[in-house]
Amino acid sequence: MSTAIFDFTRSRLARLLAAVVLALVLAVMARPLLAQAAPATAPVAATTAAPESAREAASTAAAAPAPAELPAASVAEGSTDAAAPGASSYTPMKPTPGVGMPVAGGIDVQEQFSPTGRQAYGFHIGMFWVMVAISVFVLVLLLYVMWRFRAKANPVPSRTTHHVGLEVAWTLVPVLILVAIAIPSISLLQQQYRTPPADAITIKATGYQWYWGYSYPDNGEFEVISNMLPDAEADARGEPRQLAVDNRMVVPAGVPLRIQTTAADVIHAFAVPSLWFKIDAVPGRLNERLLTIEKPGVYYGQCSELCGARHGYMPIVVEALPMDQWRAWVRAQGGTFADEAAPAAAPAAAPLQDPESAVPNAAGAGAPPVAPVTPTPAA
Ligand SMILES: [Cu+2]
Repeated sequence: MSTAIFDFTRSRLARLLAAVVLALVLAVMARPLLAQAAPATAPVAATTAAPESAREAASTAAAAPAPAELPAASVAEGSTDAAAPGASSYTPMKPTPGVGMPVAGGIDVQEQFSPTGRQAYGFHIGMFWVMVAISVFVLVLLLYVMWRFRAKANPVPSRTTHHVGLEVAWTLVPVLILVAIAIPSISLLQQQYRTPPADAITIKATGYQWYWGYSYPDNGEFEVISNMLPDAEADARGEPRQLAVDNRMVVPAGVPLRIQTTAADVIHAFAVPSLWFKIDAVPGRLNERLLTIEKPGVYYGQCSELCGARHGYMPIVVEALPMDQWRAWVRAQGGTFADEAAPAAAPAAAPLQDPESAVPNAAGAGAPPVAPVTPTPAA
């Protein structure tokens, strides 16, 4: 009877399966190395192979006065009477290659430029090594058991079924590992949902099918409409294709920002990987999160909620500027600041009208409130 039982350790099928699994593991481990090595030549080949006509189209597109091109700059040129200091000085910042954007063959999370981003990245790397340690430990145990207790070396198997010490250990150790992971994890979660301070600068991102609008409620409520640039134009400007936009979300660096998101049609999501920032933009709802960008720069992102046919073509570009340059940009957009005198004297606020019920004997005034009755001696 016992001979009918399938002997797994001796079967040829088992050895074949083990070989396949080993090959798969090696392939997965080698993939990142191949990915890093491969793209070095590929993009060059692609650009040189591009037909001459396409290159010409690119240059003409860049030279042609595209209607969507830089309203910021044109506003600055057009409004001579605005007399905003530094208004004409805004030119979109050139991105640093590989910073705030994805890189070809990259296997890591993008470099982080916000406090939560750096905390999260540290946690991510810590988790990675915890996973590596556990995986290696289990693999070594498995290999040891396969070798030490193989049928040839161990013809009479042990019939041991319980080992109290071992069972306590393999329950307790994973619990301790999970607790050790939970502490930094919950702290990170708490950091990500911190309420912005009262003096944070508010910027509202609205998702539309299929572009973004950035309005500045603290600065006169002006809105900047942001559309993706055609590949040729992005290329001409030295920006990554399908990530560059005509008008960026310009913000000050180094100060807390209150980023609010909403949508006008369907659910979108505002996501910028290098700032560790992702939040849904839901119609009829205002979501809010704190963001502090540590360094001036250009940070690219994308809509991250499948929102229709052109979901992949509504990128996000956040340009963080030093405070004085950002203020100049706001003025160039026609924006205002609460801490600065308004250009024209605002009309004095009309005094509030008394409610009808406050006028004695007015129609509909109702009965006057009953005064508490105090017992008085009869006269
Ligand atoms: Cu979208």
